[in-house]
Amino acid sequence: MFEKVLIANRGEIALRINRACHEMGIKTVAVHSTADTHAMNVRLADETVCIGPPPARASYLNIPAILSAATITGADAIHPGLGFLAENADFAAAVEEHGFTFIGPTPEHIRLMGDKLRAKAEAMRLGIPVVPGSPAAVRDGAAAAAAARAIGYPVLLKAIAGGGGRGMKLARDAAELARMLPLAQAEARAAFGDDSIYLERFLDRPRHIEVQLIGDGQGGMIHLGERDCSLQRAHQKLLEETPSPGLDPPARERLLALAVASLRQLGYKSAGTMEFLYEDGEFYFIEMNTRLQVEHPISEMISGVDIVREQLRIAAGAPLAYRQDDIALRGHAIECRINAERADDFRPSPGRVSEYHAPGGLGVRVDSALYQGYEVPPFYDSLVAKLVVHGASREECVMRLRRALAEYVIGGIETTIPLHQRIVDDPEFRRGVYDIHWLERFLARG
Ligand code: MV4
Repeated sequence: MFEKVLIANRGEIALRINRACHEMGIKTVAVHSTADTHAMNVRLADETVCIGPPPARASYLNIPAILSAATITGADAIHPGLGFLAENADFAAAVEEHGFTFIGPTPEHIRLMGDKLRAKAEAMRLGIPVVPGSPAAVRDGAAAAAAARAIGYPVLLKAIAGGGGRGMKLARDAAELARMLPLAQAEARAAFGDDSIYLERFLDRPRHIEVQLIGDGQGGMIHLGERDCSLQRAHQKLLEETPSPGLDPPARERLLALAVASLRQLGYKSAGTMEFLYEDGEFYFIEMNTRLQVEHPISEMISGVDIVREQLRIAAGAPLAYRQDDIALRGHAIECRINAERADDFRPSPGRVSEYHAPGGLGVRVDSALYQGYEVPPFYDSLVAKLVVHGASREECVMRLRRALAEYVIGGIETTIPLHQRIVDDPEFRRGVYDIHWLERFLARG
């Protein structure tokens, strides 16, 4: 096992990884920007290295600074966390070239899944249903029109180098397609440095269901069930739950078996997530995330598997500690993402946390780097805490979540706690009847 791991991230996820390392007797190195000197993950690490000024480009995305920090501290391995460099294949390769272990998938698998069209082609080859779409980039209006005629309107324009919904455009007819293609290309070039666009048939009202997988690259592959991530706004997830209230047992079994079998064939190593849209009883693969995800704790809560621990063990060359039969998925879990955001318009609400009291009790987990007196910096993502609740049934879980939200005190900044309180009291949410458009409608009704 590693003696020392450098954590190339910040906030709650850096703290999450620090915890897993310490539970395994591994020493940690926190790298941080000048804005994060007083962060909880920095306080709790064994060693710290300041790697630059607040802008992520100069610190958390600064590959030479991170590799230098690993060298001077004598780290064995680097965990990229999520966001920042987690899905940067060049970073993963550079880490290995400098003699450190990258705690994640191979650069080849990161690169494969980062190309959304290659990922789809690979899924098709593995026998996974995908949304009907163009098999290659549509470079001009004529190619796009021809592809759209074959697919059928409405179509979505997506960036091949994209993912997560950024820069997607909807076209209901040929005229709209002609107008949208140059816009989509310009946005893709600006956001991803690559203007390649592909088309897909637009699904109207799907649920967003993803499968948590862990492979050891030695033939071992397990799933930890699915997560329903349909409740999101502007492509930011707000609340996730497992199991999905929208799946019956046969559909779930079909999805999980398919996902596990295909990633095993791929020889995938480390934690990963396959994303699907689910509509009218059919699953369609859309993309794969080759990283630890924000919402991983709900899968841990129902399975008892520590996903970060498995990532560390597998990166060190160990086989998975579990076979599928060892894992019983028990009960129900929900995560509420608590963001430092204004209630009215979701604008960031950084500042000093004047009061802090986290909920507790049976089945309640809080992943957060907040503490009383902490100053939430304005430079980064506004996620400041994840409230994760487990119950024997969905009903028990929801009631426990209500009481935990009522206990949570975060003073001095605005947070999404009041919004979560409204959601969990909504009759439709209570019945589990929602799709990817539900939250926008809920917010519009006020
Ligand atoms: C789609 C879609 C409908 N049809 N693809 C957005 C995030 C990215 N991962 C894929 N996304 C979508 N792809 C087809 N063919 C609708 C969405 C989508 C969405 C997906 C998941 C969760 C929330 C969403 C909100 C709007 C659109």
